[in-house]
This record gives sequence, structure tokens and C-alpha cells, in this order.
Amino acid sequence: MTWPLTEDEVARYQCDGCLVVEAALGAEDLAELDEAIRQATETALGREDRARMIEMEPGPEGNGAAEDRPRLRRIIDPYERHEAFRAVAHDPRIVDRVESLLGSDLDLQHSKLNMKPARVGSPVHWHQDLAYYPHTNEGVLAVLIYIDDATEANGCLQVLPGRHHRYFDHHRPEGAFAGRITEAIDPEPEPRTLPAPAGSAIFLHGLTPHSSLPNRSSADRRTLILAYRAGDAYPLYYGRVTVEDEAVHRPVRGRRARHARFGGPAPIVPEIDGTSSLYEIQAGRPGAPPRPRSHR
Ligand SMILES: O=C(O)CCC(=O)C(=O)O
Repeated sequence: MTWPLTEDEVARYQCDGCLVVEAALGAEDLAELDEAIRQATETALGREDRARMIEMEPGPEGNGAAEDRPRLRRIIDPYERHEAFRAVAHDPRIVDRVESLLGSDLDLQHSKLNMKPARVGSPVHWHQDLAYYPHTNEGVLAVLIYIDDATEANGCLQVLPGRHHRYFDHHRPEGAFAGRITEAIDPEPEPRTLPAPAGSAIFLHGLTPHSSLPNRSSADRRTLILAYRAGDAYPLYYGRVTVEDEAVHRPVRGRRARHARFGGPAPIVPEIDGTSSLYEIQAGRPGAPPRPRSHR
């Protein structure tokens, strides 16, 4: 069985810069991911170098909820942490659909798992993924797989549809990378929230502005994020961060192209000089200690 997108789905992705596919994964897959999260968390918490594997939400004083479990914000590079995550990254229900959008030569550019825990889950401010890791062309997308039902209350993804045709500035006036869109978008578009049941996959163009609200509800909103790129999309080198990012890419299908393709909107080269996470950068803490192989 193969799982290509329909022509209508491809057209919607091209128009909006995103596409929601419900029931991409089923209950059994979700149970396996749930168990993989449990195991990966337990392993990481038992290790001194856990900061390479997980990122915690800010302390209790940061957002005021008494919790009796670790307040995990993110599992870093889940592809490396458990077979169940690798299985999803190579699963034809995901990769066939990515192939419909990017072609048959595909790499996993990086993976991460945002935990957005009940009551304390951090917001993600408006940004474009490619602002963090510009490529020679726009053949880059992320698949966001909801592991829990995602609602507006628990901070589902929101997007600015149809705004994936240029790079927006993510820098502060003095020049530092802010990790969020810092210019006015004119005309100001209406955000579209993307609530969807657990098992849904959102195919998100690398230039589609997106964000999510904090989770103030009593339900977790965990999301596995798999970023893929076409075989002819090569990262633009802008410093050691590019090298560290490339350490986590993995072949998925076909092969890397001999010739890089240059195309699409002109990238803005980010002024990032450390490997802080998106959350730290957006909170204005870009100087956090370097964390090898963490992905933003
Ligand atoms: O988890 C979310 O709400 C958005 C995730 C995201 O954009 C990111 O981690 O780059």
C-alpha cells in the first residue's frame, strides 16, 4: 500500500503552505510513541548529560504550577532516542506524502518532540523554520504529528496561510537573531488555528509562519516534529551552527543530488552563533551554553 497525497491535497499545500491529514497514524502507533516518550525520558533523566537529550520547562517560579512529574519541554533529536521515533520517520504513511510534495530523494533534516505539558507548556512565537536553517531552495518541510488531541486550549499549532513566498526578518534592530518574526506583515493576515485529533499530521512548508499559544489547559499537547528536505536542497553555511545542525540529518529515501538547486525566495542569513533552542532564543537567551547536537 502507498500513501501519496491527492492532487487536491497537494494544491491545498501549495496554496496555504500547510496541509492537515487526520488519522495519519492510528491508536497503536500512538501507544508506541507514548511508551517511547516514557522510556526516552527515563533514560535521559538518569544521565548526567541529559541536557543533550531533553530540555525542561522553566522552573516552578517561571510559570507557577505544582507538578509531580518532570516538566519536560522537549525531547531533542528523538530519532536517536528510540526505535519507535525512527519507525515513524521512515513510515510510508508519512514519507509517501512528503514525497508527493518534495520528490523521491529525501533526507530527514532533524527531529524533535515538543511536549507542551498541561498547564506549563511554553508558547512558540511566530517564526519560519527556514529562518533558522536556510537552504539553497525551499524544498524543506516539517511534519508535525500530534500525539495528543490538539485544541486551541492546549496550544495547537497556528499558521499564517499563504505567507510562504518569502523570508521574513527574524532579527532585532541591533542585529541579533530573535528567532521570531520581527517585521510587520502587511497586510496583516488572520491566523488559522489547526486543532486536530491525535494521530493527525500537519505538513508545513519551511517558510510558513507558525506559532502556538502556551498550554494552560489540563491536557498535554505532545507533537513529534520531523523535518524533511529534498535531495537537491543544501543548507547554507553560516557558521558552526550549520555544522552542528548537519550532524543530525539522516538519509530517508533516494539519494542526495549531485547538483544543488538554487531557487525560491532569497534567504536571510541568520545571525546565530550558539546552539540554543528555539525557546531560549525566542525568550532572549541566545547566550545559553552550547549544547552539542541539540536542534533548534
Ligand atoms: O510545538 C509547536 O507548537 C511549534 C513547534 C515549532 O514551531 C518548533 O519547535 O519549531
